[in-house]
Amino acid sequence: MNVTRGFTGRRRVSRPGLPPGQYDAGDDWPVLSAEVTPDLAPADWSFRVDGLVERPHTWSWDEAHALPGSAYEGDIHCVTGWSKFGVRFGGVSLDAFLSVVGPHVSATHVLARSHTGYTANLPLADLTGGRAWIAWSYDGGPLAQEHGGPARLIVPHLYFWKSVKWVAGLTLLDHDEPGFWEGNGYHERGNPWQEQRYRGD
Ligand SMILES: Nc1nc2c(c(=O)[nH]1)N[C@H]1C(S)=C(S)[C@@H](COP(=O)(O)O)O[C@H]1N2
Ligand SMILES: [Mo]
Repeated sequence: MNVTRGFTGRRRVSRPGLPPGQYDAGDDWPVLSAEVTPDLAPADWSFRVDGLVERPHTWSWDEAHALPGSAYEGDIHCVTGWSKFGVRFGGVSLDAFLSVVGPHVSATHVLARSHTGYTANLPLADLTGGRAWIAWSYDGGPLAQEHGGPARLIVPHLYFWKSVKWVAGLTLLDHDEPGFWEGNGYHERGNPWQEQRYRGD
């Protein structure tokens, strides 16, 4: 059988804002987790930024909430084919965390990790300039556990596998180091507009 890579069986309806090869999931928000959803209370959550930084730091739930709030309203794109339009996440911009730790000039990449062990790698530049968040609210309410609550990374301009759920921290590196899916053949960067789904795309 000849299967077009990326074909999901859904009817393709193109609409503005829909990257190539994606479909609009409408009101659905599929859950995609490689691990069992952890029962992580806000009091047990922490977020650490270390590696090539001047001042490594760990934030508690309350300390993270004391940083200036920031929201993302827009679209998200999963590499399995669904896109979701007009989502609203609230939390804190990663710029606020990074300005506390002070990245070294030598830092080029980041390995993001979950409290469950899942990891994803990203170019540092994709986490700055108001394009990435630590998010704990969705549509004005708390972020559901299966969607990464109490808090997750949100990097909406890249495929959603980079948006680590139950995020525990970031390590800044001077080289790229594959995370969970990247080590299994997925693309290092994952730009949906260039269909960077698999290594070599
Ligand atoms: N910790 C963790 N984060 C994760 C994943 C995961 O398996 N574990 N899956 C990724 C993938 S492939 C996608 S598409 C999104 C899915 O987020 P959702 O379940 O809230 O839709 O989370 C990403 N972050
Ligand atoms: Mo995904």
